[in-house]
Amino acid sequence: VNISFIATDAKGAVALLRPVFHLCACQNGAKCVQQLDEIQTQSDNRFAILSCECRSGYAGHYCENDVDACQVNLNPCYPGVVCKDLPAPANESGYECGPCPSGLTGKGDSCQDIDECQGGLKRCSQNCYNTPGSFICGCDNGYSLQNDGSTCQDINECQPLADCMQKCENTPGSYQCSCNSDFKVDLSDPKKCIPKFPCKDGSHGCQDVCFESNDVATCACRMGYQLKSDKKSYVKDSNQKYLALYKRVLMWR
Ligand SMILES: [Ca+2]
Ligand SMILES: [Ca+2]
Repeated sequence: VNISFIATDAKGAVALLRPVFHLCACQNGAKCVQQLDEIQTQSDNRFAILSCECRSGYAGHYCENDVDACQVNLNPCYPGVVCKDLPAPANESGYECGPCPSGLTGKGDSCQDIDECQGGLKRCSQNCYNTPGSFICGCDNGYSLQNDGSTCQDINECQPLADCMQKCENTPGSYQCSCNSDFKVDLSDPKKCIPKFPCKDGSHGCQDVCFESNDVATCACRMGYQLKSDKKSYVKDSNQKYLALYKRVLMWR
């Protein structure tokens, strides 16, 4: 397209006018700006598309795009936190970060671990270990962590049978071995029992221990076993569970 205005007067003088058309293609209320170097008055192209001066929050050659502040800032929120671009006129700084992931605190652009083990909240019945984004509970020796993940319960070491030779008493966090009336605790090994009065003359055929009570030699066996009808040899007690329940009152004679 070539538009020219030619004026001629009566004496034959001619004047030529070739106007330049400035085209404004800006969008979203942008202002068209005239840049002199773009106006090609000397060239044959008489159509110039004007530059755009975008309103706040818009970008693009013709201001056709709403600025995505999340993209411009390369997702400025904490990893895993949703970034929400704010509509124009919010510009490059117009974004909002969602809440921090659970276990973390902050404004969403930066999140810090919450130390659940600090402060007044006692989340673990015994020991608390802080971890990034969470925490875990632990128990002292002799306790086991329950399914709720926070409560510690005493382990009943006497059930099933502990390594006590005779009696076993469960205690909070531990257990204690003790002995039947004709026995005393072996000082070299508190789990063992030795007769207060060992049999003087040989073992009297006892398979395990021989002790004297009222000057009578008697055989005994350790917890979890019972004497057979010969009162000398022993057999594994078939009713251990029952015995454990009733503090293992063993029949010795
Ligand atoms: Ca934590
Ligand atoms: Ca215990």
